[in-house]
Amino acid sequence: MKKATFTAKLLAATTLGFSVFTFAPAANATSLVPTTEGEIALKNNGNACLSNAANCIDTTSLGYTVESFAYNSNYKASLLFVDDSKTQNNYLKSGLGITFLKTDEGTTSNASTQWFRPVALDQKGNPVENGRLEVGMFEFVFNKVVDGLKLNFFDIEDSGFSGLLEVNGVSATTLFPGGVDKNIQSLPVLNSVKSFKVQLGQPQTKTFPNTGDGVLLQASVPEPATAVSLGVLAVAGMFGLRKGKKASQAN
Ligand SMILES: [Ca+2]
Ligand SMILES: [Ca+2]
Ligand SMILES: [Ca+2]
Repeated sequence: MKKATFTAKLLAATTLGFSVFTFAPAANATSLVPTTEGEIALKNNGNACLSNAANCIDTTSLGYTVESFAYNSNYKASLLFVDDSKTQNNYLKSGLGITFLKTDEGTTSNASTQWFRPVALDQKGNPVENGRLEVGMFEFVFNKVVDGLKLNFFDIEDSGFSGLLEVNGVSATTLFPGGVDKNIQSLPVLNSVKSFKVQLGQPQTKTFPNTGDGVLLQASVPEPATAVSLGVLAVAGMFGLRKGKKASQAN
């Protein structure tokens, strides 16, 4: 009986190990959005932060870098922050305030979720609308080719300018239609991605002629590393059990 129980346990462990290994990549995702709020150090800014954010986030260790581009001749390349609407944040750039409110005038994500949040800069490089015009064009470059990349766009309310522009430096324009307030629109997962370029929002749109349409971004990839380590743990546990048994038999 004891032996049968052990075999059953072993089978259960094996099944668990392989099911975790097989299904986890599809079920789990690793967000590429840093979990700490702060400014992203952008390549075009010399990998430095231009505000006084306490957290200047170097994304290199996360496996990617970000470059910001001017999307319109009336604006300079935007800054990029990580924001969670749970907290209000006050930053300064060139002595001018960037204030992220808990409830933004137009673009309020759910609390306790982190998003990439653009901050539009005018021609002088000053934050527009106290940093609350969430518009920008960004290219993310990975340090290796990634599969299963998922992009979520938050709060696209005007059509024809927010979405994907390029993948691996090649035009792959996929722009979303406008949706209701707080909508989230996603692209089908992208594979073999070394880099991707997105456009988030636009100033002075049809729906928002005095401000613009602010848009936030989330990016995630499947989590094969963790899935593998979980599988390995299960297998290691199995071997541990066997070793233990052999040892006890030897004694
Ligand atoms: Ca915040
Ligand atoms: Ca909105
Ligand atoms: Ca919007």
